[in-house]
Amino acid sequence: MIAESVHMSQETVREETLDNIVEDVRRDFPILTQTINGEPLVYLDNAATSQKPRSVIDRVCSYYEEHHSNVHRGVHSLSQRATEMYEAARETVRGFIGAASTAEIVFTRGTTEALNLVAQSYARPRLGSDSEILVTMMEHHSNIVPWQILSGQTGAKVVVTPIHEDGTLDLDAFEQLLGDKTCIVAVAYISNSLGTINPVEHIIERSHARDIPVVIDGAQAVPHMPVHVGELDCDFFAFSGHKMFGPTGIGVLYGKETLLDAMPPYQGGGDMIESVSFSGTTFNKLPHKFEAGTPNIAGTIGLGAAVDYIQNVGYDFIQKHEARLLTTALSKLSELESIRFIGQAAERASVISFLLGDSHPYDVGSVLDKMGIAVRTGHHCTQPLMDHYQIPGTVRASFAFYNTIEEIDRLCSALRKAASLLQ
Ligand code: C6P
Repeated sequence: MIAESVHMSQETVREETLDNIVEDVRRDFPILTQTINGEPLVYLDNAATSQKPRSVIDRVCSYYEEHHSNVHRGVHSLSQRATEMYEAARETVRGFIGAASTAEIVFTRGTTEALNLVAQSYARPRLGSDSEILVTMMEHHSNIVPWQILSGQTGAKVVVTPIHEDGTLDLDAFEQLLGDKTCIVAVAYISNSLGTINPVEHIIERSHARDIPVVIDGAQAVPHMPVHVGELDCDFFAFSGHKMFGPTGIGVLYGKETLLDAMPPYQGGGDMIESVSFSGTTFNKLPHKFEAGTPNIAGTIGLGAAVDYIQNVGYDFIQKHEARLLTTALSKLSELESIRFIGQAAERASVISFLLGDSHPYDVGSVLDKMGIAVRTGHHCTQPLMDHYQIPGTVRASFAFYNTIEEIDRLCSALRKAASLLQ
């Protein structure tokens, strides 16, 4: 499995060992060895979803082969075993993000469901027609549309923090927009389209100074950097398993226990109740109050394996190697004559959005695919951001710690070819 050299977790990783470690970790990802259109796969669509290491795949398989049963329901041994595995994954996730208690870890289908849960269960009962929800121009649709739905239900207004041309938040404008009417601030930690790392500590501090709660969309943060919700002091934090090397269909909503406790359930059904009668129902304790119905048991257990994997590889290596990938890619891509970068924040994750001359991003993406290179093209579920830049979309190369410098060279030469074909 994970090679010996990788088990240096929090130790300092020396520059010259990075390439060796990458070689080792790549062996953990079976999908990376295949060819696409006759060329070795170069997977640069990690912001959409990341690939899965063998340890995650094996944990999900072994759950189905040896332990599968429903959770929190049976006295029989299998059910108890499945319940133990499910709850062990919750504890793993709790430790991973530095939450105080497993009561604060709610399993959802993903970031999208987690944000909808906050909008409907936390915000809806508290908002009125004169309330405001403060978001930013660079939000993913998952952190816009739930608030627009809420706006339709309550009359509350969605207010948008503008950005500077380089793709950083206009913090002066944020400060001005944060007002007496603001009931909640909802902001991405890292923009999926621009790679910008937002100063969420500052945003939380300024919002809390006015007693305004903050929900962080952490979908693009957890694959790249350590997150400690206790230190951040955010009120809610949402993320998805599939972007952090875990299964699809599983995600997490962290919420402060006092807030979650005071919130009504999001959905009704099995497991979220204490007792049901036709004269009324009482609800289960946290976090089960928010997990109606049979959950994604295999996905949750797989998410636990993904956390174990990340912790074994270590953020020290992940951050060093990804910083090197980003700098190298930016420098080599800059040599392309017709390239225009969208978003150039100094603080950014390994995500690069660009346009190639006046070629449509889809055409560029299709040419790259012919050469075995997977990038995402289009609006990346950030249409308001694309409108802001007055572009239909971008080509987006997003890196994970298993990408290599050689793959950046392949991307650059494929883009040269694309430019000569399309322009
Ligand atoms: N972004 C991308 O290609 P879900 O689909 O619920 O797992 O995650 C939604 C989501 C929310 N916030 C941010 C910042 C995101 O990047 C995403 C997912 C993918 O950029 C798919 S659209």
